Amino acid sequence: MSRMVYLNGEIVPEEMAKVSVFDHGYLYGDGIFEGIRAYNGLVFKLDEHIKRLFQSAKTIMLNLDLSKEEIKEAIIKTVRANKLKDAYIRVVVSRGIGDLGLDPDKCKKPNFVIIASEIALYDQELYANGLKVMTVPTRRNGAEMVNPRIKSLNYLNNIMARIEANLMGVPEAIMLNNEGYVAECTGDNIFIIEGKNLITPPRYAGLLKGIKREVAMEIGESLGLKIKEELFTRYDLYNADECFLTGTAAEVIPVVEIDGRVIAEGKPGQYTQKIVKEFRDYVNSHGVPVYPEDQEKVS
Ligand code: PXG
Repeated sequence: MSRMVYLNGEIVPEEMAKVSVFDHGYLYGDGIFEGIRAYNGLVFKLDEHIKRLFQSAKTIMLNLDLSKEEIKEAIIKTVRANKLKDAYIRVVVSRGIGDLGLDPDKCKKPNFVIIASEIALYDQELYANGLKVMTVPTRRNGAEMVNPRIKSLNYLNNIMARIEANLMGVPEAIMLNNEGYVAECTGDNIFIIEGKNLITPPRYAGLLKGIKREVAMEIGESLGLKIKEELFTRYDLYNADECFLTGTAAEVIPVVEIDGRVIAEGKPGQYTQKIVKEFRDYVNSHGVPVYPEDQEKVS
């Protein structure tokens, strides 16, 4: 069965879900997106993702034409149309069709797309044993440039870093900001643990304020860790007791080696293991039900 895609108010087979080559999303990367997960029939943190979509839209002055409630309904409808319980949901809003110049005022109507698909997960072995990652030469663009808090369709900064990670044979790259402080990864936020402190870079370091980042902080606090949003360097990475990443695709994943330096014992740390486990329990009991029978799972 072909996937069913939401395109400007209609659900159509993926073969028919097409946008013009004159769309400024295609010509200039002018647009925004969200990556959302559904677990076990529950769409995780849907309101938070929609809020972030509106914040991205407001910042780039893109008129979404739909209310938060309408977007929520469209997302649920798209997951149902694909009969999915576990899904990766991609919401994409591009500036729409314009002429060949930059001017977004020439684009009269945004293109609104929702894709709900099965998820490609990291290998389970990596959750048990942890990732080896590297810092890369490409710097994360600063908050005073195109702010990384905008989840924009222009991901070239992160793609350059991902190319460097591929060249080094690692699955994810740690990006520093222009001052050399750790910012985030290409599609994940980063945390270190020092003693009883759970530390992640502050948003002014230049990063996407990840929704799983917030969840990890909440779980960390419930485990008795002190949460700190602080700048730190590669030195702090190498000498951390524990390290992990959070993101839509990765969820919570341990890191055991950075730039050839083994982190602590080279195994996922005890707090990290607890956070990985608690995160899994959390996602299976929180969210917006896609189907009526999933309502009872919500705690
Ligand atoms: N930082 C960046 C730059 C991201 O793109 C995150 C952090 C984590 O945010 P959430 O809200 O998911 O906790 C993201 C989002 C992929 C992929 O294929 C990952 C993201 C976006 C697009 C693709 O790995 N992660």
